Amino acid sequence: MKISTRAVHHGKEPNELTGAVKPDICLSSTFKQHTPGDPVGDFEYSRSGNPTREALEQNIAGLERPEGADTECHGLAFSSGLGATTTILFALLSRDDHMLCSDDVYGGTFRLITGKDFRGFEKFGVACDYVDMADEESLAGKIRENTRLIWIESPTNPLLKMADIQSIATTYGSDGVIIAVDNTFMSPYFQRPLALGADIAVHSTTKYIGGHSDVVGGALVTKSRALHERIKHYQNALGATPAPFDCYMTMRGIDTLPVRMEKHQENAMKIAGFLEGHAGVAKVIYPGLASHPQHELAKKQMSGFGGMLAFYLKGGLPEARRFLENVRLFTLAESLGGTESLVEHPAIMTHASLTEESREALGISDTLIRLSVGIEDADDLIEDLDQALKA
Ligand code: P1T
Repeated sequence: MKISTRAVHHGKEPNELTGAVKPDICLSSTFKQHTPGDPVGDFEYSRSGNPTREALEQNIAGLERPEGADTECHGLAFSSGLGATTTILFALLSRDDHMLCSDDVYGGTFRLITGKDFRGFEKFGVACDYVDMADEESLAGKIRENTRLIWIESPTNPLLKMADIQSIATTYGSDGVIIAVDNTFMSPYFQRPLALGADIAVHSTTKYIGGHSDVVGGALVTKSRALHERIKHYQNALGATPAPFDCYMTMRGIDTLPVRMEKHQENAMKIAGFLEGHAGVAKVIYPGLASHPQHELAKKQMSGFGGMLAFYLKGGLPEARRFLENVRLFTLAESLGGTESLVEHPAIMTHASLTEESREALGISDTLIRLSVGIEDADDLIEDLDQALKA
């Protein structure tokens, strides 16, 4: 089946007892056993496993499964995207291990690994080198004997840099070096990391997968059952698991993922074109523009360009503030991937946990603006941006 069909049906079959067409929300935290160690059904305790969560895990696994593949994929759901990331890092890394990470990752991922205010995994003895994965050559010199994980975010947040996932997986992936791809920006609708050779696809389901800015969650999908079991053990041990209602909300969102992604992209493309021609804008970054330095890679490894774009305003922080205070239809807020259009200032908001020097080196400057383009009418969105740029 194609992804639009899997979004609606995979793991969401009608309940055989009641006929309910939509997944049940099973709130029970615990499950009866006939005799110790012999549960009545498949579940014992909802942190370890829950029917509603299982439906979501199967649904997301169905989305990330490479088309035409004959092997099942395995999904795990979490209480947030960072819950998923934390669990992967705990499952795969030990003291004195080394990992590589895209240099321009979501600020919270950076904070979790080595952030300035919270040293996260660094304080457990895990070393990390941040690499510009758009320049694959720079990876070669950074791989060490003790490298266990390559964490790719592609496209990156907020600068939309891409890594050639297939090439990196082929060159550097092995049983000892796991390739994980944060696929939040594209969603499985536009990019399938497992089909490109990655071992793990990771999501903040808070974004496009949930799609309505009303539920926080995370998920990951693996091809290998052994890797799945390893991380599942930590999912239970660490306990960053989602509530059944949140799982239901996320599944509800997934039904419309394909139609939403098409509209996000259509609108983003129009807005990127508008901004590129605007006198108040210094530079637009969108993978769908021919001016994006990795436009060819985007066309090769993604089936669309998504709804995220970034641009540099002319001027400085005062001009950026004026613009952000004057948008009316776009809402100034963190997060992304919802039906409504959002705008934010990465340097002050989502990427404040990076040092000023790191932000400067990456290009997360005071005039960088990030848009999460919603599914409203593109002309209305453009009119809003135009009046805020004029202000
Ligand atoms: O917020 P949470 O569900 O824990 O997801 C973290 C996360 C992981 N990966 C990427 C690429 C992300 O963008 C995020 C969260 N990002 C935002 C909140 C933001 O505004 O960029």
